Amino acid sequence: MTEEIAVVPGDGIGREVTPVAVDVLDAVGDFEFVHAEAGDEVADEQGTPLPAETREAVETADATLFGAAGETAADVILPLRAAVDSFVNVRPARTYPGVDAVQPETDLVFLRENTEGVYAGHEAELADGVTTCTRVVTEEASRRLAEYACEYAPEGFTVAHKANVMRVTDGLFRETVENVAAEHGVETDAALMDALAMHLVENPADYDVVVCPNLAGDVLSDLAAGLVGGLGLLPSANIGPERGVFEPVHGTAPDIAGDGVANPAAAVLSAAMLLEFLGHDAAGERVRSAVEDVLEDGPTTPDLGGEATTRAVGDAIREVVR
Ligand code: GGG
Repeated sequence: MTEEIAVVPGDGIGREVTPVAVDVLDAVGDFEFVHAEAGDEVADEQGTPLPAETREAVETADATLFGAAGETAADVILPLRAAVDSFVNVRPARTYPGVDAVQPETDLVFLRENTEGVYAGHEAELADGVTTCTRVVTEEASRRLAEYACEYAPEGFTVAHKANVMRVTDGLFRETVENVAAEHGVETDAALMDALAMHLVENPADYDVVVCPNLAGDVLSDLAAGLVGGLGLLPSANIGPERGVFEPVHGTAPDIAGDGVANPAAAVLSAAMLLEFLGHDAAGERVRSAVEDVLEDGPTTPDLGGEATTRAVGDAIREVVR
């Protein structure tokens, strides 16, 4: 049966890199693409950044390819993840032959809690000049993430936390993740997230899989992007029990949006993760390997020192994948 993929390019460079990822998917499989809108532009046109038909498309498709959202990120990305009941955001950050990296030994995967922390949306203005944000950490969400981490990394993982300061919330996060790992006989080491940031910069090869609260995962994965050659290289997978939303880690990049020179690698690598999620492991591997070949031999976009356009890099990837 033909699988259905919802395609939500969003805003900025999301509109440039997502079509490239769609073309690559089209070259390796038989998919029905359902195009839907979300983000700043559609908010201006329709009064909502996430029209009901977009949410429905994501809820019913086998998987979703998402680009990026700008000002409306909180009203787009978080509901899209919720639409597939995504409890973990998988963010691999690794180096590639031919790409200059600050730390060439980097090969990390961040497993980011995807529903709560300070991204739970409980912000308030108490009085003029006084605002609050309620940080939510539940045993249930921490347990769900930990169960996934044990399956993903049975050889062990690092638990990032700040439980020496946020004793109650990160105390619960750390304790729950460690307890679940112990139940599964999986080894863990705990790391204070601030010190971890420094150690990742200095010695990324000391780490492999890092399980993080929501905001820490967002920040640490961008830090890792800086180690491997930039945000143009980091894909991600928002995994739910039955469905997933696959998106590059980068945002809308307003500084280059519209120029046609955004690096499509992160979006295409997100498509490779989508393929693997749907069980098309060989196709996923073909796509990843094609991206690796093109990163090594060119053409490359300006973020990697080249002069190629998004489309030219996409065409080269599609040539190799065929
Ligand atoms: N493609 C990801 C994107 O649009 N990122 C912008 C952003 O603000 N992301 C926040 C998040 O990943 O939670």
